[in-house]
Amino acid sequence: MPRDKAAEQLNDFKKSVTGPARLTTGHGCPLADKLNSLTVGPRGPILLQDIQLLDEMAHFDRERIPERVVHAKGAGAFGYFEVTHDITKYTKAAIFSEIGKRTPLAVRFSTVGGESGSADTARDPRGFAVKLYTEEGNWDLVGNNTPIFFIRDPILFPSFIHTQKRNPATHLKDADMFWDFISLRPETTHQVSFLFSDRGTPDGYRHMNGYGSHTFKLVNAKGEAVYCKFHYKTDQGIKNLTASEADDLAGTDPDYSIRDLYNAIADGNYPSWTFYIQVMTYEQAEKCEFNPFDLTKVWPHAEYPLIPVGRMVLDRNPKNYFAEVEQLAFSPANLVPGIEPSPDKMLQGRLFSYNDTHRHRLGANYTQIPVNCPYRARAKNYQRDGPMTIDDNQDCAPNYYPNSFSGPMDCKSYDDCKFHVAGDITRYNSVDEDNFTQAGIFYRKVLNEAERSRLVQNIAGHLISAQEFLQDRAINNFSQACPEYGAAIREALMRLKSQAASHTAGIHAAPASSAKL
Ligand code: HDE
Repeated sequence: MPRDKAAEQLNDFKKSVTGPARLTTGHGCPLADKLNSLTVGPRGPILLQDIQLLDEMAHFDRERIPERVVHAKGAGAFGYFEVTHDITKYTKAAIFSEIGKRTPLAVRFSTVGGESGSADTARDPRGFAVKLYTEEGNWDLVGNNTPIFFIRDPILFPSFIHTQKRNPATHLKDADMFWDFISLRPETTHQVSFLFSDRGTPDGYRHMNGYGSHTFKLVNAKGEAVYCKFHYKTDQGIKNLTASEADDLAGTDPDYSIRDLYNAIADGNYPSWTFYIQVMTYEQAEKCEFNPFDLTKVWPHAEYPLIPVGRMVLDRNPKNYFAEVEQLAFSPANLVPGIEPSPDKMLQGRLFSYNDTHRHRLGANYTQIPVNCPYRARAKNYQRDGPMTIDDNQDCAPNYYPNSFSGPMDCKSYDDCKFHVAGDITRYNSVDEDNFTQAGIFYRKVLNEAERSRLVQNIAGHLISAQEFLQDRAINNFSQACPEYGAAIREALMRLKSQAASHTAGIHAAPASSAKL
């Protein structure tokens, strides 16, 4: 059987070196014997003097860092962004300064809910995180393969994620938890419809689009601002797995997407995406019939057309997964001059969360890890010391500001774009902000008949594991998006129930829950 590039990795390494290097301890001392511990006589005991054994064990004991609380399973790659169209009238961001300009980048694709050993083909949104190493600092666009999200207020995120993970008592995925939250928060209806459509099981990571999802702000050299959204459209074409293909692959090749990406790049079949923006002026935002900062909504392309900007190409696999992918730390707060946040509450919540999790997961000096380091800009500031300071710690430069000794200076031309906000401060209830119009359009207009039918089957196939009152509440929400949508789910559910009843009559009852999310 022919072996793919991923399977050939060890042979490729062997060919790339002239022979084995000299083996050493962690502090570089050459070693004579890597196979036998130091013992008193052939049967032991072992000596505390076996520094080599202790060094090996102590390091092994510390091999794992916390996995990402969400998006734990993923694949990474490297490449470049190339500008193909001029958008300097919208933004002064250095990355877009001229056509033909290339900026190096790192990408990590991921599933969301599963642990780092979970199956790549699970029904789940896919993370689509891009770190661009620009000369004015790293710009991270930490998006998903969907243009929207389940909720619109970050305060709900930890609870929402808990419902996608394991029941605290049984340590099992729990359809009641899932549908309870989803049906109590009807703003999830739009994204849940995406999730259970064919797009919920993309065929690997190369055949899906990426979206910045949030509304951002672009600012040009004159200080003029517009709102914008970012889109990556796959040049490989959209390809999804059917629900049963995805289920089969979860058993036969749980690392399907990692393998697919690695082999494509190793074979020189470099995947690429075309990058677009959508633009909305401040005046349009004020008149917009929906809240343009609501992450559960798309901006219709007819009104806010896609403007081409450039393309992203992935042409290098990681040389070491842990160093270059597990330690990759993305943050929506990593913005560059010319790209700023909008008032989107979800984005504002994320501006805090990511760097916070990196300090926990990787340590206070995570930006010194080569893959996170803004190496084309060089960080110059007054932060010093802390665990794992592995660079020159900004040498002999002054460590306080202001100073009279030529320490790094701020520069007013990099000021954020000024904007005005006013309003009464309170906890505004956002549960009912046009939750269904776009979900209805998605069902009726975006999907064709076959796609609608698969969506309905997929929802019914999962909803059947939840309690009846949750089924009713969920169907009520889908019905509000479109009465036929709700009715079709109800019908599919009844069919499944009667099939299950006739199947189990006389045979052992099937387990009540086979939730796969
Ligand atoms: Fe994330 N998210 N998220 N998220 N997210 C994380 O950061 C969070 C959200 C996304 O490959 C965490 O480093 C909050 C939307 C991706 O390393 C964490 C909220 C979108 C990745 C976190 C959201 C995303 C993450 C976990 C609601 C798409 C993986 C580990 C306010 C637009 C990046 C980590 C990678 C990862 C928090 C919602 C995308 C905990 C609080 C919306 C692609 O910080």
